[in-house]
Amino acid sequence: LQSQKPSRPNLSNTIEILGKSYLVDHLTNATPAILGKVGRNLHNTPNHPLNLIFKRIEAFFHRTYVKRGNPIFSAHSNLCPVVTHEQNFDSLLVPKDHVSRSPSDTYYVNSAHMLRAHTSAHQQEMIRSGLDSFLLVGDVYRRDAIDATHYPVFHQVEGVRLFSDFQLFSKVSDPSSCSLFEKGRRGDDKQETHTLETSKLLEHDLKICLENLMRALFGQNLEMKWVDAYFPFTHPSWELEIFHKGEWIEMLGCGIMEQKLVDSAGASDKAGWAFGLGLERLAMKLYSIPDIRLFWSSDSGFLHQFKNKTFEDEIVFKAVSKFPQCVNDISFWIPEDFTPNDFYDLVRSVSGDLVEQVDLIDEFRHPKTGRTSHCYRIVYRHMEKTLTQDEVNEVHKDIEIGAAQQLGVEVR
Ligand code: FA5
Ligand code: MG
Repeated sequence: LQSQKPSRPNLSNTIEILGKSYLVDHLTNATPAILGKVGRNLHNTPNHPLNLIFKRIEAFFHRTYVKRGNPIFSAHSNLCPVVTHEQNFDSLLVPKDHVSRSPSDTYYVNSAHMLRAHTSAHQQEMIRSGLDSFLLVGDVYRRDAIDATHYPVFHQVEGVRLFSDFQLFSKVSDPSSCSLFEKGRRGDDKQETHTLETSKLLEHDLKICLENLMRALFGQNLEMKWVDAYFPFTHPSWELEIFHKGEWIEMLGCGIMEQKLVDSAGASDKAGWAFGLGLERLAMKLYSIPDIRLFWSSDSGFLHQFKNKTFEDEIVFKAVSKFPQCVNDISFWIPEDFTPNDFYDLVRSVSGDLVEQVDLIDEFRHPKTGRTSHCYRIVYRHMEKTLTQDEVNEVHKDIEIGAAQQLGVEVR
């Protein structure tokens, strides 16, 4: 077993996603468990909390940004989550060796396609289609840890606003003295092609917009702070954190769009800003939802609480779900090319949503054989009932067998 290469879960040489066929190749690592989530469309499901919160966000933009009685921002919610590597990475100037491209972080469909890892993947095509101001919401996929706030699928809202010089400088006393672009130097506060006034006015417009959005969602007295950040597709860049129940939580990333990206999308006479925010994080705070798995629950106890609610209603979630935990550890020798995310995916495939958390609690190298051993603690908890020890043992055994067969580990 020890020398066996990880086998791919797909036996046929194509996989079907949303009615389209994709060839399986050496990069394919999207598991059946993950592919089973594609098309669930939670964000378009009436009365689902993710739909309610997107409607709140949309309503804020519609009432705040109006031109001659019409909303400036259009909203899009049906873009296909299968995108090209080009859309997800290259169009956004993500370097070829950037960590986010690693198969241990990303779900690849094959050498051309992948499950989008962020909604920014659509920025370029949306601008190219002629849009200057838009929101888009969708499911995004990342290979990641397992705990109450991480799930391999979550939802983002992307926002983009582009300005012509006329629009950006409309409130300046002498607009003719200002220009969007210059041949200058890149610094902490601006890109080489932007004038300082362009960068500063865009920053101001962006930050006011997002601060007001957060206040519209969480109340006027919300405590917030801006933190400098880095993204390959914006400069300068920031993250917005809000203070909620005693801790600071990152809600979104944003920045001034790299002009190269805007130019390549065919809008070289404009400059603009973009942001991407996590819907689950907002919804968990807004509705006091304790566990990210609940968004995927088909249990009426969860969904019932949002039934007949509109996006304007205050909702406090009544936690129905704190059934007792069962804890089991698993130890095994790992093969050369093993990453913990391989194991997390396997656990999800085998256990569905029965596992609340997995932690790597011990790692050591055998001094003689040079082999490495990992020990993981698996916390089992059902959202809707108490699990028996027998049920847990059965799933735990399946995880052991699956890990040995599919990942080539040797259980100790
Ligand atoms: C991005 O995804 C960038 N595309 C955001 C962006 C857009 C920046 C446009 C600049 C311009 P990041 O990986 O930080 O960045 O994710 C953005 C937000 O998604 C986070 O602030 C958080 O709210 C949410 N998020 C990220 N990872 C997770 C996760 N594992 N679970 C739940 N929410 C997450
Ligand atoms: Mg971030």
